Amino acid sequence: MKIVGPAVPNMPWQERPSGGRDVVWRHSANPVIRRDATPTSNSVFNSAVVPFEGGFAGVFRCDDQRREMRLHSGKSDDGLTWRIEPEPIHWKLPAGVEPPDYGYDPRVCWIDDRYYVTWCNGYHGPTIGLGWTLDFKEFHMVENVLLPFNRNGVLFPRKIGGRYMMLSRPSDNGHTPFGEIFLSQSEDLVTWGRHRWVMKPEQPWESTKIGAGPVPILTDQGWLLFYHGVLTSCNGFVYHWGACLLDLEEPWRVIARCPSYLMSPQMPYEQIGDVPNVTFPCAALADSSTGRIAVYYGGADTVTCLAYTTVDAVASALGR
Ligand code: BMA
Repeated sequence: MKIVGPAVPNMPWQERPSGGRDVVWRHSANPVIRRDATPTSNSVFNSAVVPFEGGFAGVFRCDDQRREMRLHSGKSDDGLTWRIEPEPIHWKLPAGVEPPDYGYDPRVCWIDDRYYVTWCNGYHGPTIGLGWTLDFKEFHMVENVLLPFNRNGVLFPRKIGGRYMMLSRPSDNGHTPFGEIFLSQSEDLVTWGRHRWVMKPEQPWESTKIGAGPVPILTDQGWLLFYHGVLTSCNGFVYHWGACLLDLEEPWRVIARCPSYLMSPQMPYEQIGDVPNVTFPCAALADSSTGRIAVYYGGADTVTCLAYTTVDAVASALGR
């Protein structure tokens, strides 16, 4: 399998530990972003990172010490050491759009000529907000693109068959005990329809609910999607993540799916925090020149972590 897209030779990278058998392995100095990364943060997790001007930029979920859920922008030279703005993003709003009650779990996606941000937006309950930025300083909100209740809105990085495409996970307004992934299509990024069902939980590790993670990675064999899958144990939810491959032209069709999780909460920074036993991926960097992939994921709803894999390793886990 080959990654189709730009080279990102300066992205964070560590080789798989010698003798390791895992498809995905953790950065040795996790977490890369601590819970106190801004002056007022309670926690910094479930955050999105992209290549930007020779370095990296991102949108970060920072819950503050009042426990308001806010999005902050940040920059980094190496993808490891981050300067996160102390003030939350102030969205420039089009007429008629209410300011967000809260924002969390952002994804960032370069399409055509700008960085689009999708996030779980508080609008009479959780739904999918969409906005854009050119410079990670000024942010423009477009619309709430789906009705409440919905979470995990993830754009594809290019039009497919002439339409923008977005994955999402219809939900309820609480700690939803169900969840399947759907796809919606749009000609203008404002009006979404032609909804297609994509997939439901299959394996025990994902049996309660699933939701799209990072922006899908284009490969020559399909769209590579990392997604989270939740199991309900006698002690509550356990958030794992895995991978699947979606059809290039009809991305609501699932071509392959890893039967086992690729990551489960096993390290202390994933098992202990504000919400124990959570690994929650929201961004991936992919280098077409080497096939390397770096995934940013939240640990225990408290810190931001990094893990690595290669497109070949994921392909074999997908049985390709
Ligand atoms: C989900 C979202 C995520 C969070 C996860 C685990 O419903 O709220 O932000 O990481 O629960 O608490």
